[in-house]
Amino acid sequence: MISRRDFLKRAGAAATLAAACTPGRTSWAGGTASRPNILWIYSDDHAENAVSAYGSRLAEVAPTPNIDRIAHEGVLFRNSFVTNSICGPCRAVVLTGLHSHLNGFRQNGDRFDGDQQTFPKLLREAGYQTALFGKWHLGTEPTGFDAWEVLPGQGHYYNPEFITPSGRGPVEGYVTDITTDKALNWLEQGRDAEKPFMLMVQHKAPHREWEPGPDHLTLFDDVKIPEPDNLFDDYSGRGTAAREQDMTIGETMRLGPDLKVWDESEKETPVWNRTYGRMNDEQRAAWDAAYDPKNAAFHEAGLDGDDLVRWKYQRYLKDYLRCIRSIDDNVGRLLDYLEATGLDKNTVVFYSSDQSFYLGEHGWFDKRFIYEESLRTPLVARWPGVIAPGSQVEELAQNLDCAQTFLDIAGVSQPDTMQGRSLLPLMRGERPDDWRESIYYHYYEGEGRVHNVYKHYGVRTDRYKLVYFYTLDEWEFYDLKKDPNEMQSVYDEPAYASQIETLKTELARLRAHYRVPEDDA
Ligand code: SGN
Ligand code: CA
Repeated sequence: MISRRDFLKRAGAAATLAAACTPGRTSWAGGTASRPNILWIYSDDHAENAVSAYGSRLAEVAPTPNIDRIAHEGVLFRNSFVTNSICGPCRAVVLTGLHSHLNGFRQNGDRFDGDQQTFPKLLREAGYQTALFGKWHLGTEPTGFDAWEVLPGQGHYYNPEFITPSGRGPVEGYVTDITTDKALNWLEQGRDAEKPFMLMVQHKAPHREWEPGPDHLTLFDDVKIPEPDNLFDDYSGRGTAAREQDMTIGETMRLGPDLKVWDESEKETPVWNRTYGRMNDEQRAAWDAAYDPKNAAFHEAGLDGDDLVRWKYQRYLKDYLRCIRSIDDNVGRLLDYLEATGLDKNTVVFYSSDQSFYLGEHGWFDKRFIYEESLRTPLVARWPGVIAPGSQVEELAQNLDCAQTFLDIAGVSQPDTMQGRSLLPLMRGERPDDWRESIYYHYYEGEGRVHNVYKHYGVRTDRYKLVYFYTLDEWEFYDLKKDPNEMQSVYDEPAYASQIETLKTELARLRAHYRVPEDDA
């Protein structure tokens, strides 16, 4: 593998050569103003609250300077949501521009029908080079890509296996670095430089079990991570679903696999083998040197009750944010490469995550619920000369819009069947009068499945949210202006009766509009 410095040196030489041969043109760079390159950097479970450009309680303590660079030089979507907050389904929605009930991938474990129409296929037909590296998690092999190398299932943090069109095998190193190396390699050596490209760089991190890379094992050791106000939520203002979930830091989070305080008896178990057990001697030595003293202090302290929850929160957040620091470093590597090669001028760069995540809000980790922390997902984009630096968009955007946005950027026509809407006008600073005023959401993995979150669907406007847990026959309603943390459902308050009726009508309209079968569950 060649080093990044070598990349940049070679890329610089190529740029000089190309400029000398074709004055005024950068055809070697593929993209043009009308057919720009598209770089989609997509992580797994990166909470909006952990992107410092969004300005949360974590922004100061755990900044993401490179992701923020995209936002500061481009646009930040303030209200970016998903349709179904779980991994595979989000990915299928991005590819197809269709809600889960139409693309057929409703829950993790389903298999994506790779014969259906996707935006990479359409871009490829239109002359784009398409490539994908990293997490895929859709069961079947990728279709519509000139080049791809993906992690099997969830993938591994250390020495991960990759599946490629020609076989499968492990790669030494840390997954976030390797995924980026593969993307840089393809940019530098793999692609047809005469064509514009669409490149998807999809990180495993910062997914559970939150294993930081070798460079970040002691980051945040001396820092106290601010807690959310509702870390000790008792769920009294909500229904059965919030009470019966299995995703609390206090109860669900495991000391060994999740928090790296392994018990001797866990050695060689499947979860040990897929995490700590995968490290080579050097990686393990660095890991132990970092964690052994912290773990000894934990044992020494003998915590219980709320103190133990607080400790778990600190350990969880630190590891999670360490994983994100590595993503951010690698976003920086990609941005630097684009700049050094001049590709930045004709490349639209996006950063997003499949969905957001609970970082102790409501006492939780994970996602799945229509509540704000997991309904949202970070979305920032940069396109020099088109997006005004420092722009912010308040309109309701959804991952459903990605496919059409990419097609629109490339000047490729958008199939009528797709259900989103191009975000490009918003990126340009336009404010279409007829922009959507509500979004539809449906989560299908139900009770009995991992984290035990009941099935539900619902609608959110800029101010209100109506949710129906249909297997429980329970409704919830939130006024996000008065109760942004969703601590109290006001479904039974007479003062909201007419608002609730309005949202019920809107929910029915959306279900008809998106062609949701009556018995979809
Ligand atoms: C695994 C995780 C869960 C997580 C799901 C889905 N458990 O089952 O915590 O919700 O993946 O995540 S773990 O013990 O394997 O870490 S998703 O991002 O793929 O949807
Ligand atoms: Ca995810």
